[in-house]
Amino acid sequence: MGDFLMGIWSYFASNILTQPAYLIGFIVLLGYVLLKRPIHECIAGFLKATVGYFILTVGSGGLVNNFRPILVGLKERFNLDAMVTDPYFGQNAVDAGLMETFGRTFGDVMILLLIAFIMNILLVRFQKYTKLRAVFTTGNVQVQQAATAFWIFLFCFPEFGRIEVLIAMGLVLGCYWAVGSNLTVDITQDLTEGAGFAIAHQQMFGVYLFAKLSEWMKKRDEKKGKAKNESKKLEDIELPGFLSMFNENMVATSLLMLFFFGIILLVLGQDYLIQAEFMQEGQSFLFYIMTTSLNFAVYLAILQLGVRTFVDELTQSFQGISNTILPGAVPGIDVAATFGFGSPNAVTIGFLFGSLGQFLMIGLLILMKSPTIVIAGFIPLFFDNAVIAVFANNRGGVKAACLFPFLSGIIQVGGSALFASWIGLSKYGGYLGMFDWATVWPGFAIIMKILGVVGIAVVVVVLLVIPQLQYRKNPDGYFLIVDDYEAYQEKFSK
Ligand code: ASC
Repeated sequence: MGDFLMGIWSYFASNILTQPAYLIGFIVLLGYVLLKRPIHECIAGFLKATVGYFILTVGSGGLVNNFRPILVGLKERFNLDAMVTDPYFGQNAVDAGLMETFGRTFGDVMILLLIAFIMNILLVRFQKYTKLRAVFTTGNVQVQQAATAFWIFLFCFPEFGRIEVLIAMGLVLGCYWAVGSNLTVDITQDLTEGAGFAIAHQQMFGVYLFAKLSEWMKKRDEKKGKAKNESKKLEDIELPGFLSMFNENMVATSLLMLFFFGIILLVLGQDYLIQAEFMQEGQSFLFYIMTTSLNFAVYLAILQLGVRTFVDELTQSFQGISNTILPGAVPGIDVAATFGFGSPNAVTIGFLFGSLGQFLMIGLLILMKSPTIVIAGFIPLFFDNAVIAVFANNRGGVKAACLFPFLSGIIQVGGSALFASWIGLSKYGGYLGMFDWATVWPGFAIIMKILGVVGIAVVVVVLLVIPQLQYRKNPDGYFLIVDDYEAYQEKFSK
């Protein structure tokens, strides 16, 4: 019996829960069924949501697969003994080091996901007390986070057996998912004008922090009586004359990437690129650089098409769920979904300024003869800093959209290098590297390392207090913003 149930669970976990396209598809299907829509609409909704999400994955996967090897190439080209900050490299590093370091293997990922997923749903179901509104659905990143968290827990509690680790992790990860995603509800509703989703990814605390700092910066500038110009958003800028070509997103992205990847590819050099089989012998270097760089704009456009395809379905159908089984809830989804909103140029600006910050910090690590040198992985570089810029631009304007990804880049590299060295993960070649995992999780680890088991309770309590504080700030609007965004706006827009 136990085996049978476990079989069903692992089937569900490996085919649906960790495959967000199907999870979102089935959520849409369930939503429409609960809304009692005709069957053909339910099926159509399921298909559009799943296909849309797959399109998003083609876009984000294309970006990752095209540009990750180029950045990692820097490591090989210069024979650096460096750690790559990338969630997949991080997961591999955990796999590679677990046995040697802790004498363990991690086969319980699926059970952990079950515990944490159920906990997330319960936390939202008992919203009256917990004030939590978002369910984390991005399974692919949950697996990466589970692997890294497993390492962190073993580092803090080497004496823990299998069950203790599972329970402690289920608790802390479940709370991190629910609380982090909930943090992004209001700002995402504002960005998307009520699309009805939150972010469920790896920089939720970072996004919230920088969104608030952007608001603060804008208010401060306005108080100082600075011209409105200072807090102008990217989309409001009309560049004159020759520069007006940057007004169009696709052109701006292409030009900026041509510059950015042009430099990197030139640094790598034609010989290396041929030897590493990026290029073929006899291929034009110039056109190779062009094609590679322009592909950035191609995948970005695909990604945005995917977002447009599924978000509408999700918005409508989720009402079926939030009217019945999970009142006041929104789904937390992949961060890339926010790239379909706000200024499309913010995505590019965030990537570039994040890179500037990361490269600066990497330079400092080398100068300071740090034992751990970092190679900037594409995923933290792009997805973290792009989303920070999208929100910073939306809430604070251009200045915020440049400054905060830059700061984030510095913090990502510095935090990851310090933390991964401390917990002994850096020598296995990779670390997750996303913003929260370079800041918030090291914080958790310090608390747990110092306070021991009590530290677990402290972390959980600290996390659970956060939504209470959010609620206190605006009790009347807190649930209204997800239940009825238009009514919320009418009531609270100044
Ligand atoms: C991650 C990760 C990915 C990307 C993707 C962005 O952290 O593991 O595959 O970001 O989720 O769309």
